[in-house]
Amino acid sequence: MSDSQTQHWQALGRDHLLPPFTDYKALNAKGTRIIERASGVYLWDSAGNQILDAMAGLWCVNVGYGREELVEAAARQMRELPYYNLFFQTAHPPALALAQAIAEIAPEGMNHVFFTGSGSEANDTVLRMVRHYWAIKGQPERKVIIGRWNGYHGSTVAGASLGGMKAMHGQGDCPIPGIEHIDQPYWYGEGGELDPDEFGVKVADQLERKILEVGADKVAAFIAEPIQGAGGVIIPPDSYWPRIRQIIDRYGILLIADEVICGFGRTGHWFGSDHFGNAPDLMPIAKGLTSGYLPMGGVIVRDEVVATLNEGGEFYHGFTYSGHPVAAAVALENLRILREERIIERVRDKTAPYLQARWRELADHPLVGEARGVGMLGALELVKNKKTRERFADPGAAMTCREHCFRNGLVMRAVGESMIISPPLVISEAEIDELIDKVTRCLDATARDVK
Ligand code: PXG
Repeated sequence: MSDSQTQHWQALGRDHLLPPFTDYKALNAKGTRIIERASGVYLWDSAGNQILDAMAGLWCVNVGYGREELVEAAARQMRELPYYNLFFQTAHPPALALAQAIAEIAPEGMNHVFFTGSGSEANDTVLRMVRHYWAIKGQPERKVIIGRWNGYHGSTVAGASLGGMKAMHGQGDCPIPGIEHIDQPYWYGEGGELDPDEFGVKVADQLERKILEVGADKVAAFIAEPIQGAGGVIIPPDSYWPRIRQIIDRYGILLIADEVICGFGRTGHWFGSDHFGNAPDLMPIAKGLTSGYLPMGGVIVRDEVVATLNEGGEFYHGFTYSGHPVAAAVALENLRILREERIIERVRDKTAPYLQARWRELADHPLVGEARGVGMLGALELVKNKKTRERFADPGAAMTCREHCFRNGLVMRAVGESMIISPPLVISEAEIDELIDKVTRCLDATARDVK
């Protein structure tokens, strides 16, 4: 595509588009990047550059770009039944078959799905469903949901409130009432002198303290991502989840595991909860459910919760696109690809161990204070001083590094002073080598700039 074509698209952006999570003035001064097509793990921009997409879009294109089977599944379903809904005692085959397929892969005892259009809607659903559940059980005062600082659960009012992103809370009066937050299990950034497991127990114990502070009979649920994604690929110490489980059981509150990023193979298991051996009560899902080819989310719900909902009369909640037939058909085909091509097993046994071994080599780089990861997730902590974990002064190193990534044909995400990856699950060992070479080159260039 010519420069003038790129400028044409950029002008349209300036004149008409309000993109998400964007400083509009800053973007307009610079011009947006135009992505035109994609195949496998690669994107092509309007200048013809081939870019290795180490973020799988936004943590979602699990089976990679360009899967014709997904295109065909959508076209077939559009011809057959492009739209119908699940309201008013009707249903359609794609949503029913998908609900069954999800129940098959979900943790034991989680056999029902409430469909939504996105991960944010899934978390809005969770908030309403959990409060409805406790009301049916005769404990309507159990309303409070405890989340975590720097957790991410979406951008609707409920999602932003359940999440712990302070910048988001600062806009639009979030969090709404009835939501509390505790610290995140971010050992590298907040663990101080404690060893990881001591720190894991310490932050998990905040849940108990918060429950007692709020009043044990007022707490409905705890919500957390198995591994925080948008917060910077924060992997809890081994001691964290077992301790959380003990506290959940002690007070009989519900556990909501937000699987929007970890679900559908990201950790080398179907769900992040499988990786940690957790048994949640509700699991919001989205992203990898359709590999991002169409928007779809949902909440997978434990049988005991469903049994209570069955006794509660009408649940006044749902979306026009809940269980959309075309999205459901694409999700079904996506699950078939993941299953039949044994993509998650390959991640678990082969490509994730390879990625993680090569990723940890980056810890030798002078800029890298920690290289961590699980499955097809990774983070690098950029520091000025590895011993003291001192960071570079504002604006830091990560934004510089991200610019070098774009220049070197690589998409990584910068979160604070971390560089993070979440590549398509189908990435090959050769492509992982290319990724590591590019990251090394970008780190070298960043080190030259910030020194
Ligand atoms: N829960 C989690 C754990 C997420 O990561 C959502 C809910 C919301 O999903 P929707 O489909 O409503 O976006 C998410 C989304 C980033 C980034 O920059 C992360 C997400 C979305 C957009 C950007 O890391 N996660």
